Amino acid sequence: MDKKHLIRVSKRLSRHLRHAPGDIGVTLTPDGWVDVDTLLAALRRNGLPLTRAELDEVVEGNDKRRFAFDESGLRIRASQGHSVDVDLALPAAIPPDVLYHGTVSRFLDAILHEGLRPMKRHAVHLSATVETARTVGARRGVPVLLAVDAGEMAAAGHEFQVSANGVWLTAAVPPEFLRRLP
Ligand code: HQG
Repeated sequence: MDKKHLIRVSKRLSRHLRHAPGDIGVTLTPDGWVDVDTLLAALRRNGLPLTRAELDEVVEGNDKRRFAFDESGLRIRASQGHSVDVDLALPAAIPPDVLYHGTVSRFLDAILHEGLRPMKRHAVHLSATVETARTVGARRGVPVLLAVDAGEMAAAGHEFQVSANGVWLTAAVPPEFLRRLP
């Protein structure tokens, strides 16, 4: 599959596995899974015929490993980023001392005042490296980088989870745990 098509399919999967399963008539389990056969049939009905081998290629070739199969290989879900109501049932994880968040200057006043909020998603997304945070911020403009004192947050009782593809998730980050990086 050429790269352009791979990206196109990946975007469709993101849409249906994170935000709008109903658009193609599928339902996610409470923890976000859908049967691969059901998904492929629904995509086919909606103008995107895809074989299982091609789906494997998209899952494997995805730059951020956004999707994962379950152990049986019969179900698939998005590893993070949902706006629909799912509980991924990820175990609580101990974060590194510092995590990072990339944003843009137009959000900065609000963020430093009220902290990071999940906005349309289920959790605030934090990165383990400055580089990743920069890439996340750059989706919206000139990136502004924030360091999150995750160790202190955890010590204060905030819970963290890490998704299958290495994105750190937490419900919200109060402003006292945020520092702007130069
Ligand atoms: C901002 C992509 C005002 C926040 C990425 C961000 C990531 C606030 C935006 C993943 C705010 C939300 C998530 C507050 C946060 N006031 N603005 N209090 N709190 N914001 O897309 O972190 O390609 O939901 O800074 O790579 O940008 O989809 O979150 O700019 O991993 O796999 O509100 O999405 O991954 O935007 O990105 P998003 P995000 P995928």
